[in-house]
Amino acid sequence: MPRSRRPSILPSEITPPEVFFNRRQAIAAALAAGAVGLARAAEPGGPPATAGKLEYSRNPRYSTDETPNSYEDITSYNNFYELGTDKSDPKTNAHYLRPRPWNVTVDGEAEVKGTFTIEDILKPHPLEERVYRFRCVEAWSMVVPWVGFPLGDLLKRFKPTSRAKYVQLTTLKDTKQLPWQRYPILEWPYVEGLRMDEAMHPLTLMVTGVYGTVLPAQNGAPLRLIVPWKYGFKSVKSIVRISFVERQPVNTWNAATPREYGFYANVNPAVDHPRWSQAKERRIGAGFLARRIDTLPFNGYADDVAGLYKGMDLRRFF
Ligand SMILES: Nc1nc2c(c(=O)[nH]1)N[C@H]1C(S)=C(S)[C@@H](COP(=O)(O)O)O[C@H]1N2
Ligand SMILES: [Mo]
Repeated sequence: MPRSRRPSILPSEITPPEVFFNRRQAIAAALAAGAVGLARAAEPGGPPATAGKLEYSRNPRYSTDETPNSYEDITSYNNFYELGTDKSDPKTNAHYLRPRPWNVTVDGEAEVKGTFTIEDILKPHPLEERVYRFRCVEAWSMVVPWVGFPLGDLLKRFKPTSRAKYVQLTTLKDTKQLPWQRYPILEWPYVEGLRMDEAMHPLTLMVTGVYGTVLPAQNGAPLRLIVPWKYGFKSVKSIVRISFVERQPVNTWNAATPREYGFYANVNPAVDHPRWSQAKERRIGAGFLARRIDTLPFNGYADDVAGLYKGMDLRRFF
């Protein structure tokens, strides 16, 4: 497949020189210095020393200065119903999911289609770290240093046709790897969709890592979506299919409870969920008694994305 267009901000323009230092060289240097077997101690709040390291550059243009949640918070308080419905279940049951080997099928309104290995999918894309706010529809939030690349750069490789108005992303369906798919909690597989302009927006990220390390299963390994201005349920995990479609696709939570969850799911403090307010949020890790903080329109990304919804009634298209 042809190499995708470069991201609008080149890593060379945004990366401080020290980050360019090749991690493999660093490891080789450490080995040469006789550090064999001495794993670097894990930083407090960061990933364990055993987590697989990724090469990436930082992207400050698309990062918040807010302090990230700890690796522990991000990887042990999860929604991934295919691995259990309690927040701690996905980590406990993460071992069922095997992120390699992994294939992704591309179909629908595109010139380039077929089934690709996860290596084919990832290879052309330089990885970036972006510290994003993440807001769940349940009114909690985190700050997460994701590692990934713009979804748009991936989609362009498949040359979507003019009939491709939306993209639908589908989670793996396999009761061996995702055992709670044996239960009728939701309709499986989990699916999500974006309008083409939302999918192509530079903030929309395909994620394969967190805290500079390989994404753990409970966070949606090996490939999951992150759309930081939308409620967390749009950020579909463990993706095996990318479909270019003409009509607005079904999304799992809208199909389950259409009165409560729409297709757009833009974070909006002015539009309450039928059963609770969306005006404030609880930042995970701040302590249960910590004051709740104000939720921002589009989760704080309004300057970048409000224009996508010009002229739309956001109470109707919630
Ligand atoms: N396949 C799948 N994707 C999913 C979910 C899920 O249950 N299954 N939960 C969604 C919801 S509601 C949220 S808040 C985020 C949670 O992502 P995290 O566990 O990495 O914080 O994943 C989203 N993606
Ligand atoms: Mo969520």
